[in-house]
Amino acid sequence: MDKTSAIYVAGHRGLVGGAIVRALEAEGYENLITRTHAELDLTDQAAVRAFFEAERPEYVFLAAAKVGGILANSTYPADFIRENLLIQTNVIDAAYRNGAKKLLFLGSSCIYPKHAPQPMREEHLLTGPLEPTNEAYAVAKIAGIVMAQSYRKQYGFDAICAQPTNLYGPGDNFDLETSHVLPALIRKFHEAKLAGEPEVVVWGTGTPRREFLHVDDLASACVFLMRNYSDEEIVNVGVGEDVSIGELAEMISDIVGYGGTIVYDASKPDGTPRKLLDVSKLSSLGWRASIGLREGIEGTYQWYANRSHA
Ligand code: GFB
Repeated sequence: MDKTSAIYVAGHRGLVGGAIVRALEAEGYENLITRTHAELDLTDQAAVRAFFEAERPEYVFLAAAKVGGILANSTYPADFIRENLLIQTNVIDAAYRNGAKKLLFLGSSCIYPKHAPQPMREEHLLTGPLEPTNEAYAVAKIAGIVMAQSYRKQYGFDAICAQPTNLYGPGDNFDLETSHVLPALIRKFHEAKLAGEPEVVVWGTGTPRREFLHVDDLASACVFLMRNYSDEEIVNVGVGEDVSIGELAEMISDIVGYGGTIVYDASKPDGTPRKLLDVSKLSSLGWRASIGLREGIEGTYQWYANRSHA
């Protein structure tokens, strides 16, 4: 991939695609191709084919997906499986048919079995039952991985797959019904502070453990893999450390400067008990995350606070 290569970033208005565009621009890549959802509906096979025939991108970052937190995943499983299967099937196939040199597909750490040994290694894929709250999403992502691997096997298409852990950062979704835990808690503590509310409700028991990766670190890893990795085996992208949801809530409360108490609503699902990636494969390739959790949350909080008062 050189600075003048035609590079298509699918999903550039989203958290991940936006960060990949920023990373590529910062490194001087000057021939980026993007389309908004209104300009190109990636679930529409004919439209996707026509776009690839016209643009013929050489490199494709497939960061377009329907994503959401635990409640959105368990409430709208049909939408999660349908939209993700359509988007990834259309894009992977059209990229191959129109001569793309390489494609990066983004999966998720929820592809691993609910009770996979921790930290989870790449070879744990398809070794046990999935977490029910996000099974539809995970099955779609697993289908994308197997599709990428199959196009490599049958057609020699250079498709690679990265599995990011839970992500956060500027540009995230802060809607309390559909977001992931980290942006939801930033918003809840911020609003409770402004309103002087005595308590903030955190879903579940606070005991599940999650690993959080800043999206700018993920984008850096994606560009690194596009340049340096070419194999059918998936690659985990994480920081290699996790925190409990209770610890996360304490940290966010502190960063926001909230003075009240935290209460847990155990009627809401905990989801999978622990989701920590083994990142030794990516480390041995020469990449590691550089943004600490506290520092990353502080930056994200600043972004959110500026935006919500704009
Ligand atoms: O981030 P999250 O929605 O997704 O929830 P998952 C993580 C944990 O935080 C769960 C708890 O135990 C939630 O119960 N939690 C506490 C909250 N308070 C809140 C809150 O206000 N909002 C939210 N959303 N959670 C998702 C999957 O799983 O992770 C997706 O559904 C995807 O498929 C994504 O893989 C990365 O980590 O449980």
